[in-house]
Amino acid sequence: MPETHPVDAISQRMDLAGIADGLRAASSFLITAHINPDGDAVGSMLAMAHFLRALGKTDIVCVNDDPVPSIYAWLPGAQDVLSSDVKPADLAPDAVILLDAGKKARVGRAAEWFPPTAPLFVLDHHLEEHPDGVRCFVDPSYSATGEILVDLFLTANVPIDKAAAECLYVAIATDTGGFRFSNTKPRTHRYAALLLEAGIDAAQISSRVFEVMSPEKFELLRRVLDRMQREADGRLAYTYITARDMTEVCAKVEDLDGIVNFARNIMGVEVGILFRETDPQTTKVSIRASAPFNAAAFLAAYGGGGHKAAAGATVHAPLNTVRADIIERTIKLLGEGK
Ligand SMILES: [Mn+2]
Repeated sequence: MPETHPVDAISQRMDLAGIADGLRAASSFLITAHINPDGDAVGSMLAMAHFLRALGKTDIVCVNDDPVPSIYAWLPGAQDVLSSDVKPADLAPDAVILLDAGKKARVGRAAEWFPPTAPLFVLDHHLEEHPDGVRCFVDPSYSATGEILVDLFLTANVPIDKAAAECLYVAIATDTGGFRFSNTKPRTHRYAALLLEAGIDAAQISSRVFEVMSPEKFELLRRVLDRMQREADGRLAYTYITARDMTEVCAKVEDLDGIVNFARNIMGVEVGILFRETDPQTTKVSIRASAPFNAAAFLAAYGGGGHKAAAGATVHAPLNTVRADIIERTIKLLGEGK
């Protein structure tokens, strides 16, 4: 038995040395992350594959329900991420690694690839009291799962080469909004410095990830900005996207990333909202807010969740109905100073 370092035997939490020991003891690996993978999910999956290869492991498969978004397709190893549609016949990992999510339910159909006998490792920075793994490192003090992985490389004394550093940098930079969000801590910058020392081109990465947009996203943005409405003396801004918009401009779900921020970024706005019709009876709501408005608490009434500053919900009602209701309630709350 490899030596492990359990921190909490009941929830099977362990420190990163324990995680590293567990990974060293296995020989074949399945790596996955949540559906609709973002930069942290993609970067962390690929960085984990680099980490395992540095340990001398060769039998490594990355899988996700959804394709790698095109802005991350240039990352080293991105072309090897399998779609969960077709499971390789000979797949028999003796360890499964779930990144940037704590629950199997977050990985969709890829969970059908998990052999029941293989231990599940979870490395995540979302608050989750009861992660599904048998070997878990879950710590919301980290800005990104990628920041946890930098710690894993350091703990295991594995050098971070340029390819791994590119994946880790994308993971951390995207989850911190380019080191601008409040989850950016001194450690975040210290680790970013280590990644720069590995020889990455941070300016080029930032351009690819934050600046370049697909022509489809640009066309979507053109419509969204044209429809932006401001209410409550400019403290609320909202806009919407219909299912027809998505079809007409040939947009993908990944093209929606960050669009809600344009509402939030108008000077004086405390609550920015994007409504998106996914079908005639379903509306997705994204809110970006500043205190004291609590976006997660507000959307909890609609079955949604997230953080105080950023939250989302899927509401089973038509766009016009959902929009009217939420705008009315938001204006009322802003009037009450909440
Ligand atoms: Mn993350």
